[in-house]
Amino acid sequence: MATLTKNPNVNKWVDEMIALCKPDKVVWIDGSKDQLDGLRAEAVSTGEMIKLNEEKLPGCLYHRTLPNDVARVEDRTFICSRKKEDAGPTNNWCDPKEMYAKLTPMYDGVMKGRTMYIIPYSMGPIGSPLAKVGVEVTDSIYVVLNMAIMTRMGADAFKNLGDTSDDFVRGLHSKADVDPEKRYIVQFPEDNTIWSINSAYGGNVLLGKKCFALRIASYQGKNEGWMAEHMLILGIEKPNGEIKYVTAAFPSACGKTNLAMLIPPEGYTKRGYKVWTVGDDIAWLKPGPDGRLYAINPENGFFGVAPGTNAHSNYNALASTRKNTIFTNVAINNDDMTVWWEKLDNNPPVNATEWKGEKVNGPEYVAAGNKLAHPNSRFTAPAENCPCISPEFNNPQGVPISAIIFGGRRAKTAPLVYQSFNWQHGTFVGSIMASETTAAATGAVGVVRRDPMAMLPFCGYHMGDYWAHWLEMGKILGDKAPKIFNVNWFRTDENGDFIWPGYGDNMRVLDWIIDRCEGTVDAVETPIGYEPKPEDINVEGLDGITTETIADLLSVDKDLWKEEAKGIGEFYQKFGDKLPKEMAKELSDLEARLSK
Ligand code: OXD
Ligand code: MN
Repeated sequence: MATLTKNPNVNKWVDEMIALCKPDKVVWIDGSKDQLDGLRAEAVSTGEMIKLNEEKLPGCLYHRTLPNDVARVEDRTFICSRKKEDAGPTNNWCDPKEMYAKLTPMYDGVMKGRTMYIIPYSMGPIGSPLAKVGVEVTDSIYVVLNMAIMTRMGADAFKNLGDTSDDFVRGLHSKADVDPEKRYIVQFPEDNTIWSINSAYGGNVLLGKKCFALRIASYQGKNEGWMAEHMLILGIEKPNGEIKYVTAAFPSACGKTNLAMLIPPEGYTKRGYKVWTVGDDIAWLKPGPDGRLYAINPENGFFGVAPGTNAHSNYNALASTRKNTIFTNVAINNDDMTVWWEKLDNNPPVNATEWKGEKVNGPEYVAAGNKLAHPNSRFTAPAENCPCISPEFNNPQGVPISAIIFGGRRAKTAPLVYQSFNWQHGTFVGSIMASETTAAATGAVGVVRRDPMAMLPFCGYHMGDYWAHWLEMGKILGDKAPKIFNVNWFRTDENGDFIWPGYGDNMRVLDWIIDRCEGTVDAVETPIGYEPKPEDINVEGLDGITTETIADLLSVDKDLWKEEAKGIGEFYQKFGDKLPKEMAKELSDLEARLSK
């Protein structure tokens, strides 16, 4: 089949990949409806995908991955920069020559008897100065159909690249034998290249997402003066119609998608407040012509965790999944070919197929302590389905960012919200992000896992250099820099129950943050940063939460924070002389303020 571009760099690389993988057939993905309909029909006919109820879930498909292949594999993910020190202490590293030599024989002939699909795609709106082009070759129709939702996929993507540029990310994926012992997710940042093999799980194989838009892009951003961050982007529309945009970074499983799509409490909606979603997972940020920081969401869809998503926790996400969505590893209700997952509602289907494919009686199966859907089961939903998708979603210039919010899951330490003293201190606040493990995961409960800027598994270079880049960006932005905040929705009481209601009520905290950005509310200085006066958090209409509760949620326990500072010091030691001296100073300043 003829190539879709005259670009010789693309064509040469594709020829090399064909020569290596030796597919029986090669298909260039032009993105046309006919082509995609054909692939859907083929995937359904081979059993790779299952068609769901056309009336209740029009255009929706179901897919199941192998039980050994249901999540990202951090221990098999590599950053292969030429020098080990450029990958840093938080990444697995291997010499690129060695890694190519190890993987090349695994790809040799791997697509014999299979079709190779060549997928051109754009991360970011086509025509955006912030967008970037990738080409993924894969032997999986599932990958093609997911990329069709998650990216701007097809021949148009080459428009941004032009006929001569070499600036595209080369992604090679083969599911091979889906052998977990031979599974590798490898980034070669200096070669603009990603090689993924022996997996078919989204996070490992939709190469535009974590591999490109975070690992490779963070490295590109450092070299080109922009930032690729693990952040949602949302707009808050005020009663006067003005919209303020914020980004927020949280470790995986802290509710990013929920915050990105929140529905404000009634008191706010009645007054005319509204939240608009620009992105739920990744932000690319670059200073605009006016010197402010602008953000685009490089993605075109949501690859969200299904369990826990329901009409209360995230009405908008659920609504996004009602058509043209791919469900992976959830349960099927065989009576009407719809889908189910834990906490969707209280009625597991009686005639169910659980995520591994076994037919079971849902209520009995759940009562026996089993899960019908895998805890990391997913929906891949088009952004355009989202009822609150921002009118600026496709704006090639992006949206101007007023505030950057960090957060984690902390039972006692971090208060509900605080503001950093300035950008440098804000960079420090991001670098000390951490979450405590919950009972939901195996292992000890309450163990602190440091996850700077929620980028621990996603930073494509040395984390010390990454913080230096943050500091550099702050200098470039100067007084136009967004204000930086930290939030914690997860403080618990003496019974271990969450104090703050979360979900839509997080709007009350966003409200304070926006007021701070506009300079319309003052704050209290504490050793860790600026905090709201308790009465400045609006508790109107909240059940059981008073201004005293807020005061409690804002309390800073100096002894706990001294412990925290010790933990940060230990963590920082990992980074050796790559730790920017500004960060070390921020830590010692914090210690000094705590001892006062
Ligand atoms: C994700 C993650 O899938 O962060 O977005 O793990
Ligand atoms: Mn994520």
